Amino acid sequence: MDNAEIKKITDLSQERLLSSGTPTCAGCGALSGIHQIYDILGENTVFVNAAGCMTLLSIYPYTPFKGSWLYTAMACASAGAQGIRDALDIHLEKKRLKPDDNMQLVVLTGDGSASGMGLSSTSAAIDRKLDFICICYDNEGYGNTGHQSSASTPHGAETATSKSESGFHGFKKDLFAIWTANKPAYAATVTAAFPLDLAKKIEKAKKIKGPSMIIMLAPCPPGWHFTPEKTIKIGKLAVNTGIWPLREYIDGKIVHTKIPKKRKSVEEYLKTQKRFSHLFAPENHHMLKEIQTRVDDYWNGIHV
Ligand SMILES: Cc1ncc(C[n+]2csc(CCOP(=O)(O)OP(=O)(O)O)c2C)c(N)n1
Ligand code: SF4
Ligand SMILES: [Mg+2]
Repeated sequence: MDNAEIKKITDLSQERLLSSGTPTCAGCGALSGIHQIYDILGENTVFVNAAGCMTLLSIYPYTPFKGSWLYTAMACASAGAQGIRDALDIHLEKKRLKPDDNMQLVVLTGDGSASGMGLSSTSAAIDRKLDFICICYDNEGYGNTGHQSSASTPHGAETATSKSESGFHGFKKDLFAIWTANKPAYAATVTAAFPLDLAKKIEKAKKIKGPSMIIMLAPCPPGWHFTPEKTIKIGKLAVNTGIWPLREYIDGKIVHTKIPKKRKSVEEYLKTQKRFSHLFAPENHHMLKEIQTRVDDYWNGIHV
C-alpha cells in the first residue's frame, strides 16, 4: 500500500469517526460509565480491548482517547495487557520512558468475553499479579453480534437465542465471585447511575498496585429493549431493588458500599425492560417470585 492509499484510508476513518459523534447506541450505559472512568484515569491510559461493542470506539488509526488502544480477540485481552506492561517496564528500566510518562493499563472487555473465553487469560494475569485494571461492562449478552445470551445473561431474560416463553434458562454467572476467588488486589462492582461510588472505586483501583477488577452494569437499550432516556433510571433501579449489589473486595474482605435499606420489589426493575415482559404472564409468575427470592436470600445472607 503506498502513502497516498494510506492517507485516503486514514482520512476516511477520521471523517467517519468525527461525523458519527459516537459509534455506540443512544443511551449506551457502557459508554456513559467509560466516560466517567476515563475522566478519572486520564490521558496516560492504554486500553486493551476484547472484541465487543466498545471496539467501535476505535476506527483505525483513531480513537477518542489521548493514550493508546490495542484491539485483541475475545479470549486474550489480559494476555495482550501483559505484553504491553512488559514493554513499558523495559522502556522505564532503560530510561527511554520517564516515570511521569508511565501508562495505566486497562483491559476493556464485555461480559461475554469476561465470563466466558476471556476467563483463562484473566485468571493467569491475576496469578502473575499483573498491574492492570480489568473493566468488564456488563450488558448481559453478546451485544455486538445481535444480543445473543452470554454466561452473564440473567435468568428469564429474552435474548436473540432465548426466545422461549420463559426466556433464558440459565442463571447469571457470578463473575465477581470468580474473580475474587482468584484473590486480586482489588475488585468492585459499579454502574454509571451511581457516579460518586464509581469514582471512588476507580480512584482506588488506580492507586492499588496489582490486578484490579471492575464489573460495571451497563444498561443497553437495544439489547434490553427500553428507550434510551431510561438508562440511568434502570441503573438506579438495579441497585435499589438489590439486583445489582454495589460492593468491593479489598484486603481479602467484601464490603457493600450501598445497602438499599428498603429494597424495591424486583418487578419494578424487570417491568422497565421488554426482555422480561413475558415474565408478567400469569403462567410465569412463579419466575418473578423465584427472582425475588434469590435477591432476598442474597441480602439476608450478607454480613455487614
Ligand atoms: C472467538 C470469537 N467468537 C466470536 C466472535 C464474534 N464476536 C465479536 S464481539 C462478540 C460479542 C462479545 O460479547 P461481549 O463480550 O459481552 O461484548 P459486547 O458485544 O456485549 O460489548 C462476538 C460473539 C469473536 N470475535 N471471536
Ligand atoms: S448494543 Fe448496548 S452495549 Fe452495545 S453499543 Fe449499543 S447500547 Fe451500548
Ligand atoms: Mg456483553
